[in-house]
Amino acid sequence: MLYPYESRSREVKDLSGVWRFKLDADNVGLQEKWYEKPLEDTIPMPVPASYNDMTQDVRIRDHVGDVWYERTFIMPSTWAGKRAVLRFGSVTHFGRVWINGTYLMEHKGGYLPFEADISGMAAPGDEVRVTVQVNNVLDYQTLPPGEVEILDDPYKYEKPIRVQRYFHDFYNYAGIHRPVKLYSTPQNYVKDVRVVTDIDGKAGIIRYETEVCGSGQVRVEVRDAAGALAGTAEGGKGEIRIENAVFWKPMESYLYRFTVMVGQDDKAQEDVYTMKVGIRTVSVDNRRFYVNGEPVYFKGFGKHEDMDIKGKGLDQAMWIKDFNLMSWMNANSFRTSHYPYAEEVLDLADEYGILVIDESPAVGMTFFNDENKRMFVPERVNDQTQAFHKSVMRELISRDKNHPCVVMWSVGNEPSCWEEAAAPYFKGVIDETRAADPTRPVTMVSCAFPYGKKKDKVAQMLDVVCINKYYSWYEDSGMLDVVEYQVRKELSLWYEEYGKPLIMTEYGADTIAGYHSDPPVMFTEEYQIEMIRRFNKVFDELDFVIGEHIWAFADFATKQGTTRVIGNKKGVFTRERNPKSVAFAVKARWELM
Ligand code: BDP
Repeated sequence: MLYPYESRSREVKDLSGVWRFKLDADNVGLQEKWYEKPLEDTIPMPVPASYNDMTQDVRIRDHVGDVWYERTFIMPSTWAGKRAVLRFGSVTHFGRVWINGTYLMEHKGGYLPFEADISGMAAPGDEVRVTVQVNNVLDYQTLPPGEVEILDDPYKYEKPIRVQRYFHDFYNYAGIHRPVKLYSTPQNYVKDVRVVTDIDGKAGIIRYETEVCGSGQVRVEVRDAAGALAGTAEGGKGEIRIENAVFWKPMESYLYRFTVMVGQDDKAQEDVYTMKVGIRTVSVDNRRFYVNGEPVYFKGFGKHEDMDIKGKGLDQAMWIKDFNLMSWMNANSFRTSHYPYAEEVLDLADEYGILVIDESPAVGMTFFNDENKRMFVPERVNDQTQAFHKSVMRELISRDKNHPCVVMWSVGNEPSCWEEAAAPYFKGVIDETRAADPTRPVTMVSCAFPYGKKKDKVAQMLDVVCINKYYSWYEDSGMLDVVEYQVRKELSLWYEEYGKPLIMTEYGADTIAGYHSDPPVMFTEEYQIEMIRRFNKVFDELDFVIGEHIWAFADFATKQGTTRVIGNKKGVFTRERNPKSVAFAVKARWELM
């Protein structure tokens, strides 16, 4: 699905702002058809943002089920004869939309966009009411998975309480998290474009394929960053060769402007769609990861879309700060742990030259500490979940396929991939991913082992092994002296067993900014520095290690529990983006790499 950039033939109306919001405390709104007329007793709610932290009302923060959003807008009077497409960047985790009380569309999956043409439902100049039912429930057929539990022990609860259980470590923020846009296109329009780039000596090659709705001839042109014409082509599918091209490289971005035009013989170009394209190649062998044929070492972080007050709502200010902090640290990459991030973020990564491991929302698919409970069983994560997981991978690839920053797909994070049924489950998902995009390597982030009872059954299907390890934290807590032996031992076994390059996608320590001790103890800034230093020392000895992503970029919100003191504190930065001491130590290391 294409991002709605404006162009000569396309206008974009941003519907972000303050919407009307209503809690559906008893989850009766759908049955009572709240969408039929304007919502009553609403409160103001910003879009994009999570609703959870916006009020002082714990019933809103902890609600399990539906909430409703509504606003009105004017259909632009200049759009007569055009398509008018209403597009949501994301609604977490399920959204159903009505226009003036008439059903329009619905979408399952909290981190990907959906859209529909509403031009047949309202005339130019009309006032339009849009109503959205937003549902935050997680079950075993959603990603991430979860389970709604009814607490009904009469000795403990006055009346039954519905609680949302989930097995991942970030707060289940919900709402309309990304921009809502109304955009116009002509009736004959560019529906999709796919580019794949290649390098031939000094020349760059852009292979493209377009999907056009309606009739019309397709013309394509490429301009360099200064606006000079670099190449043209005719037809819906083809190739453009640019001699002496400037390539997109990690930390050295260069973007061409790629324009698709559709027009009739006798008319000027009807639809024009322009996007940025970086010319680069990605490949992998059994020891290295290459961008443009040059080996790269991933330096960076696992992250979250997370900010105080706004939760997971897209915050461009936060993102610019984060990209500047990543550049300041000499990082060259991050993983979209643990779900696809906003499209606006990938545009920034393209511009900053940051490599992105693009992850699906398959996180928390494990009962790691409960040996007797399995996740991949017919009554939990099952065939229906797999079918949904495959469709999420297709949607993700359809959305992100043209971003040069995206160099690898991650099909999930830390599933119990040692279970028998996990292997066929992930084989299906990985095959689907490779079919949808044969050009990028595929990984899955694992917390399993290369041996024993929890031996990884998926790693052999992947191009790169990515693992998360917390030596001296969750196990052998406080024992920094075991770190080096354990990293060396386990990583070597991974390589012996699977023979793939390895990225340590998570390692880190909860650290309360301002806590100090020497010798270091857990939760102090010195402990975080020392743990990371010891991991890094061993990475430098092992030549199949192709990257280090510290967990995490910044502190973030989690559900409440005895191991979380107002969230996860493993950030190199605080939630407000102030550096902990480790930031300076790692910045100095990455400067030399
Ligand atoms: C890993 C998860 C990550 C957690 C982290 C932690 O991938 O989401 O936040 O552990 O416990 O298991 O800090």
